[in-house]
Amino acid sequence: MNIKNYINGEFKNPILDNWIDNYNPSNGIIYGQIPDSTKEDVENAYSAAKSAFSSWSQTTLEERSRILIKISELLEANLQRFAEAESKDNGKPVSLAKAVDIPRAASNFRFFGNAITQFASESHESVGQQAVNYTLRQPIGVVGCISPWNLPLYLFTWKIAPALAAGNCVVAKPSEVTPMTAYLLGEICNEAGLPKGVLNIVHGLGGSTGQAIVEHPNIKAISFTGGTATGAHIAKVAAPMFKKLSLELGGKNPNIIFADCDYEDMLNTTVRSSFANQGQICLCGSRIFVEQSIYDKFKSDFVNKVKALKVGHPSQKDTNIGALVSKPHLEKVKEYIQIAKDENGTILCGGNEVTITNYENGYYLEPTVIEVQNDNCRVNQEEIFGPVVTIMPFSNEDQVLQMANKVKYGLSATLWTNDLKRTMRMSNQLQAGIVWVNTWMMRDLRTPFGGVKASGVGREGGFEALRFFTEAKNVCIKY
Ligand code: TXE
Repeated sequence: MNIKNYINGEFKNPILDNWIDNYNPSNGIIYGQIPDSTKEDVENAYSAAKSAFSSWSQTTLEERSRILIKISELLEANLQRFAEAESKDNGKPVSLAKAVDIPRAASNFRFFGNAITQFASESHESVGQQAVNYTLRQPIGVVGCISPWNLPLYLFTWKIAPALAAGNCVVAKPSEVTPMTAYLLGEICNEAGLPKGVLNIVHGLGGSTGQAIVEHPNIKAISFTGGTATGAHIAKVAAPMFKKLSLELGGKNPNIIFADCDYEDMLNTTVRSSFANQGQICLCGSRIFVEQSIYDKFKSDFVNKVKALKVGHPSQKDTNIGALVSKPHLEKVKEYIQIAKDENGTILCGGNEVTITNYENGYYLEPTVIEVQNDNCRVNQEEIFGPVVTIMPFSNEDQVLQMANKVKYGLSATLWTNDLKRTMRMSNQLQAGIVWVNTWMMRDLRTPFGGVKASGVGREGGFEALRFFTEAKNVCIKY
């Protein structure tokens, strides 16, 4: 199946008629093609967005809200179709796409459809100066949203929904590896009555189509989620043009387990935080640190649970771990398993590719647990972004805090303990944008979301996202 660009409410072939193969990770088969869009396609998307802006930015908040909530409802009504499409494109279990990805995409539209009606700005009376200041929060204009392959529609809409709610028009590009649900979203936007040109979706490679969005002189803000190296490159290109930037990048998140935690809850959640979505979530707790006194027990219980996870075809109901997203990504993850061996890490379980009958060319890998000798090794420092976690013991709070913070990333951290004082001390000192205590990936869309250090700049979520997608203008009136 060939997918098309969505420009000015219409589905269009790329101008130069160049196409990229789209693979199904569960069987390695090319099942369609996607536009290899050029600068000219991006320019057409920009022109459509620019033409739509004066009207959309003046559309009442109630009307914008109504349309966004309609999109949300239509996504919910098409849950099965979208979940199957996401799974086929990405390799994740259909059950996961159905429980997490598509409902969350719908929530993103509903949340920001509601949030915009509550978004307020300040006024300051300048006492004694007979003046009043008020702040206008105006949409930026045409903005760019670029998203990755791991949570395709979930992260695509996490950017688009606040951008649209705030009154911007959008040129968006999903990952070329997982373009399908973004394509289907176009149909839904038309059905929901989103005016033509308000949202434009161009497909293509990062280095050409994505680059054209970032380089476009009149696309004034870029919201990007993806790899840290790409984020650094985008920042370099955008800086001389003074674009607003929100960068949500990689992570290498610590999962810190103290002996006083609720053990069963911790164990079950740790299996999830390690391997959900084949470990391809920037929030996965990929470095597990366990207090010495329970280390041996944890090691044995955890490994037994991980061995029981079923690697299988994404459409099978009992599959826990589906296929990795692409052949190159599978190769990258396998390389890290080799690096672990070279560094004298011990593979406690997993480490091998899995062959599934009838789907022999799919990209399947066993969930892998590596015991490391020290926290400086490469598998403990570099983002692997696959079904691979490291474990090692620690002896005290100071030591684990130091190890937790000793990576270049700072996205999230998970802490398992029932000691309140320790929770407060550690939450204050962990270098991360998000700290989960006795839970993982529990999300409230009102909260600020993002990372520190090489995990990015800026915050998404709630009013933070609406602030990002608006310019504040101070008006000072003397009376
Ligand atoms: O990401 P890229 P990739 C990490 C993870 C993974 C690595 C690379 O470690 O192995 O990044 O993944 C677009 N100008 N994360 O290669 O390349 C690209 O087309 C503009 C973490 O998929 O960063 C895609 O739409 N855009 C991450 C998006 O950027 C460009 C999730 C992300 O692609 C571009 C995914 C350019 N020059 C991977 N180059 C997370 N934090 O969740 C690429 N793109």
